Amino acid sequence: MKAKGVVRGLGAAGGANDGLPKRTGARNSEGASMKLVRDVDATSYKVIRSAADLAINGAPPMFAEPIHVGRPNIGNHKRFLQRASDILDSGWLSNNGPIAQEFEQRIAAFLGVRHCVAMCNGTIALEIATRALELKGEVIVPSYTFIATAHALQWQEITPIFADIDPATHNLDPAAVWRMITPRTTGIVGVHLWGRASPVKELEAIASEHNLRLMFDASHGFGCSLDGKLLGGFGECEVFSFHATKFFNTFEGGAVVTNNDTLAEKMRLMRNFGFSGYDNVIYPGTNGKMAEIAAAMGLTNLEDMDDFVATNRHNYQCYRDAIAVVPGLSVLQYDESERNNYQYVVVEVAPYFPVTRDRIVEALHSENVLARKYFWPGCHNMEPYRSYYPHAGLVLPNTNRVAERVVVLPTGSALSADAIRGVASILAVLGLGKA
Ligand code: T4K
Repeated sequence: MKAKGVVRGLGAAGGANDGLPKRTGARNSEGASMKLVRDVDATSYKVIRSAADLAINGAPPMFAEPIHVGRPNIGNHKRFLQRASDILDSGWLSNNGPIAQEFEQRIAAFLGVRHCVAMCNGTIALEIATRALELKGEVIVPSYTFIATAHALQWQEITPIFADIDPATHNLDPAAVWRMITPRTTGIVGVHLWGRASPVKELEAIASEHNLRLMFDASHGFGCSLDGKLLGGFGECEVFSFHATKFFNTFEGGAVVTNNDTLAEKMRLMRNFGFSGYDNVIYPGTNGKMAEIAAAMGLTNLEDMDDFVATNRHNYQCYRDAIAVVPGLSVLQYDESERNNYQYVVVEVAPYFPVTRDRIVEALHSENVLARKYFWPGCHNMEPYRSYYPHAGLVLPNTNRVAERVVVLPTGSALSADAIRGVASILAVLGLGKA
């Protein structure tokens, strides 16, 4: 990909040694490239010396084509295509086929849980899990999450009650959860935001004291651990999204994992319309089945997951180092004593940064850097919740503050260290306050 404009990014462009292992593009033992997208050309960035060099002020963009948050991690093409061909030959495409069953077994073994119930996406997986747990009335969730966490409840006429987050972790604040409990509360859905674990022990204590059911939306947390144990085995069940943009994808897909045999069996029936045998329906079910082709993608990606982590970690470290010199911006830390997937590069903008978060995003988009404002403005500021609870924000001060300050930056195998330094150079000039 050729970038327009003058060449070179800020400082160390042109392949300077960044002290990190050089990526030559993720390749596996069969030598096939794992990349779907072309490299962002590492040598072709404009130099940004002042605000006048920014695209938002009329200069050409740094990148000729958009760079994205959520570019898919894709494993070995050859092995995936072989699996796809086998599926076509077999004539078995869905309905708990052999590839989906193998996928479930591999995921359960990897996570160290008894059951993986694979689904067509994370939202349906959340809906089935909450239904199987017989949640009703009110369920406490963070507002600072993707809208699907709340919608999965609302879709079943369960009222999501938004509790505030801890600004240091971006996850539920246990004290706030405790304050939102009413006689109608039946459960808590914690979210491991950005793959960083929720306060599991504290939420377990609250759930047990108030006789509530506890589950987790682990959509961001595949391959991440808490106290050395992979996310997936906490609460009564945990839900993963395997959407294309997630660290680990099956095109579209998701799963509920659990150590509870009865719950797993119930969810297996619910994802297949509630059928128990040919002519007998025993639950209100839906169609939540994972297709064979999705499971084939999952098996392939599972084999290449270590490469995805290495790429993400490298990118994360490049961003962290490059942004460390920009006052007023901080890159969200991952606990290096745990396993992380580093899928999200989350930058927080301090109130004293000279330009607003929205102006930063505007400037980045002009450079073809499609940064995102996840998860602004918070679920409580989206419909139908905004109309239902117009004053919810009063008890969500941290949610409001964090949602106004976060920018999520592109990552993935298409980005070189120089491209990342190029993005950082845009931020650095914005930090000079003349944009
Ligand atoms: N709970 C949580 C906490 C979640 O974050 C999510 C999903 C769910 C539950 C529900 O799980 P699913 O039902 O989705 O399995 C994206 C994803 O659609 C969504 O899955 C994800 N969270 C959320 C955080 O992000 P958008 O609308 O913000 O992303 P979108 O479609 O604009 O894609 C992001 C970027 O990725 C784009 O710039 C383009 C790029 N992209 C996207 C796709 C699909 C690609 O390069 N290739 C692709 O194939 O929601």
